[in-house]
Amino acid sequence: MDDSQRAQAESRARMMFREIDADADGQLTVQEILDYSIKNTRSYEPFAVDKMFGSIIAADADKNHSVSEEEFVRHYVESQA
Ligand SMILES: [Ca+2]
Repeated sequence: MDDSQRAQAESRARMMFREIDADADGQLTVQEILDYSIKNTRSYEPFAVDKMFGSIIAADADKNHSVSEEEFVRHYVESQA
């Protein structure tokens, strides 16, 4: 991934972060991630929700059950590389 691809992935990640961060406090809680996963898989198929939820919660590098913008962006960019 070159610098411009990295910058694009980063800006996509920041947009997505704002969508998930329902109360706009700069942290994604488990509840916010779950709500977003249910809304965006557009199905109640448990596996699809679980997969999206798992891929977002995996960004919680310090395992404090909330995901900061920097954690989320770093995780997203790495997952696109
Ligand atoms: Ca939040």
